[in-house]
Amino acid sequence: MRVNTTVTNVLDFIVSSARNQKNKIRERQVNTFVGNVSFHPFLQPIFNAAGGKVVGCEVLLRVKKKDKFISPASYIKYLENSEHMNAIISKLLKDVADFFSEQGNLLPDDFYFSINIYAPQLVSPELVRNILSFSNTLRGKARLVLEIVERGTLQLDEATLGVMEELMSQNIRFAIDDFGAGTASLKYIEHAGFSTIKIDRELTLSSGNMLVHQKVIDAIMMLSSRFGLSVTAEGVENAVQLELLHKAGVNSMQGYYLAKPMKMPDFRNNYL
Ligand code: G
Ligand code: MN
Repeated sequence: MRVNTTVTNVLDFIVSSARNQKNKIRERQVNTFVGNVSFHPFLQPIFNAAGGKVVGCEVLLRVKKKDKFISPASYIKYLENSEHMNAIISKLLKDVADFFSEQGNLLPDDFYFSINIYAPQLVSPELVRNILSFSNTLRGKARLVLEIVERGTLQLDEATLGVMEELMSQNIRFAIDDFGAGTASLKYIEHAGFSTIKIDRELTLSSGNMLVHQKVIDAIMMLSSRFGLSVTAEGVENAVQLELLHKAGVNSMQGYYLAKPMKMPDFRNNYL
């Protein structure tokens, strides 16, 4: 028994040192990466249900490496867990606020900027200050929506829920991102103050002339109407999806069929 316990302890020690070692290597890789690239906002228009009118846009992080802009999708989870993420998001917010503070009068009424925030980031005072500063700079011109993402299961602790309440009192709204892809967003729908559900693109797929997940979409529409939430469909890639999601009652649409993410001047020139 004693021997077994000792063996287990040694094994635990080896596994945890290996993990620490791996984390350190990862940390160094992230630091090197961050030092060699720059971070920029791209905007993807979000349209009304019929797909004809721009109602807002999602601010997406793009990484510039040797004059090329790339999506950070494959390593976003390492960035999100690094000390750099707050500064990266703060920089995106500042770039967008600077650009549109001069051209804010071009924005349509009730326009909003929506940006992904990794749930654990919300307790950073520096980030919260920058979020408020964005909202103040564009006050009266556009609203800010924070799309709460959590890789895996959404967990909001008391501190995070407190910050959300504070931000909501400043006119900032919250969306649940990638809805349906995780497992536990439902428990937050009733009391956490979300105003929008963004249906994950895996649920908005069509096949032939049908939505693959029509019944789930119908159920989400029922749920959202019960809670007074607005629904955005993500990943709209063809006309069939657009029509069927419109018919299902989805309020707004986002996806490559309508528009891809683009640089801010292109967004202004094409959509404002
Ligand atoms: O998780 P989130 O919803 O924030 O994902 C946004 C990402 O989805 C962006 O990087 C964007 O490029 C990508 N995206 C936007 N529209 C589409 C689409 O129609 N199809 C696919 N596959 N990806 C999309
Ligand atoms: Mn998003």
